[in-house]
Amino acid sequence: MDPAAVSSFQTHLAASSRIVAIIGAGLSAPSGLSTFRSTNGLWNKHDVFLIASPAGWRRDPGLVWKFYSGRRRDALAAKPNPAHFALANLARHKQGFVALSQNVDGLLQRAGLNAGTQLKLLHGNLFDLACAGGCGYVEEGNTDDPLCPALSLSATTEEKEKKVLGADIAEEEKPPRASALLFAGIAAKNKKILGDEKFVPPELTRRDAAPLKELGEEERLPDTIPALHSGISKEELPLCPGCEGKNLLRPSVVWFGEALPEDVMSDVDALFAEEKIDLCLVIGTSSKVWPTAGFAEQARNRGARVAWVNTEMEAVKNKRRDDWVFLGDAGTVLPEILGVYGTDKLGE
Ligand code: BJW
Repeated sequence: MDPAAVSSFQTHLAASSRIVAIIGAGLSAPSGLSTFRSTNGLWNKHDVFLIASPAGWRRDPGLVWKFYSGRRRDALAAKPNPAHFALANLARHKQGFVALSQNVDGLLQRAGLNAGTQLKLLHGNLFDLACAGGCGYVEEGNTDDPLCPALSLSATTEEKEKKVLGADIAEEEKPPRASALLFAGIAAKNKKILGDEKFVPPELTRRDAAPLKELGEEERLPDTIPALHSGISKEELPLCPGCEGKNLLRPSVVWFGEALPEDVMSDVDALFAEEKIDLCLVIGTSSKVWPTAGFAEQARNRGARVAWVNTEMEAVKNKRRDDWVFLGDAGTVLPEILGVYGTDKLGE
């Protein structure tokens, strides 16, 4: 890393009180958890849109639960890495720090960040369960493994999962991801937030853009693909105690096309509406998923300078001359650039 860049960053950090960190899967990569879009990421191994989506849930909730059982197991076995701890220390030293995290793995909380005040969970939490029928029941912090016998490790070996999750299905046979109308509506909203010049429309694939309404339910997730069946019946899955078992419980995470949690979004809106922001850290995210992809720009609009921490330059979007770009593994780079603020020693 360029020592001059680290030094100018640290001078700005010392003078900053309002600090926003925008966080993605790369933060947990040094803990051994897969990212979504990198080589060997979750997106490559499984077609997650077939599984972790409202359409996937409607078709085969057992398959969705198998995928999330594996993710829960991996997250429980993983440990927070030095970058998680550095952020927790930063939050202790800087009262005005807030992390906006897309991660659902619980590692920032385990490193000591307080979910609610210091940490806003944009995409939910693997260990919270919610009624899939919308009765409002939520169970927080459930770390049971397996959640039920059908989801035990022996029932979901890696080889079986690979086959079941449909990793080998040809691109043209895969169902569309979301309605073109939804994409267009959301894109228009993001364009309004960012302005014409800064908004770069995401590249949509054929499946992103395929209109759902032209296809019947069966065609969306075809029965002709035998590999897409979990073989788990609804009766074998966790039932919602809130509505006396009328509905299933689902992982309380946010799938494409679903709204982010209302309370979290109103905190985020307040943050970008009222506060002056001194510094924005964008850590380990491809910045491809909205609305989070627009947050760095919203922080700039409140006066923030932006620092990027990522292994890939491709993830740095709309770079300005006075941005800092620190390329490398977050587990090494973040503790180094945060310096004393990333340790538990300052002021003691
Ligand atoms: C390292 C590293 C190391 C690796 N060190 N770095 C505008 C246009 C078109 C479509 C849309 C639009 N706006 C919104 C949409 C629709 C959609 C969207 O964004 N689609 C895009 C694909 C185009 N967004 C939504 O649908 C969102 N909802 C919404 O907008 O609702 C509106 C609405 C309002 C009212 C009613 C109804 C609706 C919801 C998005 C939900 C995303 N969900 C997921 C799954 C969560 C559950 C789960 O975990 O299973 O969230 S998808 C997945 O992507 C997951 C992640 O949190 C998210 C972001 O991924 P992330 O973290 O950036 O990971 P990667 O893998 O992409 O990147 C890792 C990065 O780390 C890389 O850059 C690496 O280089 C780096 N790295 N190792 C440092 N060691």
